Amino acid sequence: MEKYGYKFSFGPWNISSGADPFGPSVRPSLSFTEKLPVYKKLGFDAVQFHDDDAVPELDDLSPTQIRARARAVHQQLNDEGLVAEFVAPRLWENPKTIDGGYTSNNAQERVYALERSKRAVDIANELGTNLMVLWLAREGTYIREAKNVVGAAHHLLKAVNTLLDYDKSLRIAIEPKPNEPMDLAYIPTMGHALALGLLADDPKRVGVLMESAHSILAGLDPSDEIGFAMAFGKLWSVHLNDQNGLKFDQDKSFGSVDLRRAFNQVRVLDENRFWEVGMVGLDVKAVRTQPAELATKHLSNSLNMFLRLVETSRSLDRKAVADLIAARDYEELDWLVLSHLMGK
Ligand code: XUL
Ligand code: MN
Repeated sequence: MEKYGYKFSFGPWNISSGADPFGPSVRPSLSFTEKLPVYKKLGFDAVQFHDDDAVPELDDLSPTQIRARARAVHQQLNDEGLVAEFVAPRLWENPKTIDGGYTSNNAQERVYALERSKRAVDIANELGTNLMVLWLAREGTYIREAKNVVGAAHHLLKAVNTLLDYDKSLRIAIEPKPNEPMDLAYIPTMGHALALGLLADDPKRVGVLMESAHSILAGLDPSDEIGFAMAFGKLWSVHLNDQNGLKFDQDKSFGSVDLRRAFNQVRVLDENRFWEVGMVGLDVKAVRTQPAELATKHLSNSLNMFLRLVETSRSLDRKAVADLIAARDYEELDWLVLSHLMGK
């Protein structure tokens, strides 16, 4: 299939055993090594990493050991013809991150979060990428009065600055999400992420990752979030998926809930030449009912949906759109788009 110059990525967590908060695994867990061959087979080019996807149990290892293990993973990627897109520090599982990472009320735990993040930068270096994604999972509150929001904002800025200073070639893409696991997160939207980046010591090296489900959970439109960030050259990665209303983060296959919403994300990405800027990441999960041997279809379907929507966007009659805009006949424009999505 024509890929229009786009490169595609996903994280090993997107091939899952189907466990959820109410029930255990329903499919066998595959090791990282078992997952790797799936990438090329499904038409993907790159791997997204949490730090411990590359180096499990890194809290028990020295910096030198961590680097050596990451180097071995880089070799595995090379052998498969894959590259690493980014590394994200997992600051939400260790007991020291119960109250948050960078915004924990405990000073020693904030130090842990920064040290762990530096190790994630080391891993990124060894994997051959200079991109770090910060999903600020536990930086927020269950009980609003439990933290000082002004202090938390400063802690977040300090974390970004510390990492920018630690590695002068590092680029950071902040991934906003309004809730889950926290009741209320400190960086809920693109606007918050961009503002934090612009306040950093080297704003040129801070951008964003837009995840569709996260935007929807914030009550926003993902294509407008994409466009706002792209207007300023700040969209460096995406997690395309879908989300059915305001509930837990579903990570459904791209376009599976709202095809027009997916179309608009692709339209804005494609009209603004995203293939020149970043990779198309798909943060999608197979539904729990999916049998093990069929549990990669959410990935191939999402990739194919993206490419089909590129075709749909490029074949939209731009002259007809412009004429309807000039006539301010937006009802007819609505019909034109719907008819186009239905294949006329
Ligand atoms: C969480 C989420 C994560 C990040 C990477 O909702 O989307 O997978 O994308 O840490
Ligand atoms: Mn994500």
